[in-house]
Amino acid sequence: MSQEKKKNLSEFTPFSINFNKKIRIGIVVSEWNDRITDSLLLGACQTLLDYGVLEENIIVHHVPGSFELPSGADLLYAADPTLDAVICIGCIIQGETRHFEFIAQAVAQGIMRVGLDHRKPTIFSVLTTNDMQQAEDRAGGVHGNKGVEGAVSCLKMLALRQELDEKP
Ligand code: DLZ
Repeated sequence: MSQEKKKNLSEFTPFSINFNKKIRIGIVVSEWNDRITDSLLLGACQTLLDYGVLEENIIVHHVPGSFELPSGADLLYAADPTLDAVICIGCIIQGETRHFEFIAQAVAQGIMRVGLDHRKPTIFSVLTTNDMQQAEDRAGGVHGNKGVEGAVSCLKMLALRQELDEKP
């Protein structure tokens, strides 16, 4: 696979990812900017299905805003220990105040922490953009769909875990 193809995960034609098809993946979606997060969710779900994840093994829950994504992911893991990974989907758009900075930083740190605490791939599919146009461009527009990229990243991490688990 070329270096470029490895980076731009939106423009993928499903390549082989060797993961157990019975995996269970949670998706937490922010209700803020829902036109954008709906597109990201659609991209993520379609990609998981394209790769052979069973529909009944994709568990979607909504949270009020991106700030709630880390605790949403944590709650999902606690409620369902059989989950293998969680994809966090959100869209934070810069406003007139510094709110954006606080939320974006907290969400990024929080999602990383939940993933490390649970030792499960916990994916940051959160757009942090200057305006709505930039968000649209990345939610099925000219710059692809970051939900698709999040799903591919998730499957790649699960394949890595499987590979390491299988090592003697
Ligand atoms: C309050 C707020 C603002 C101003 N902007 C966004 C945003 O652009 N994207 C987003 O996902 N959420 C936003 N929120 C809501 C916060 O994430 C959070 O839900 C509230 O501060 C309540 O904790």
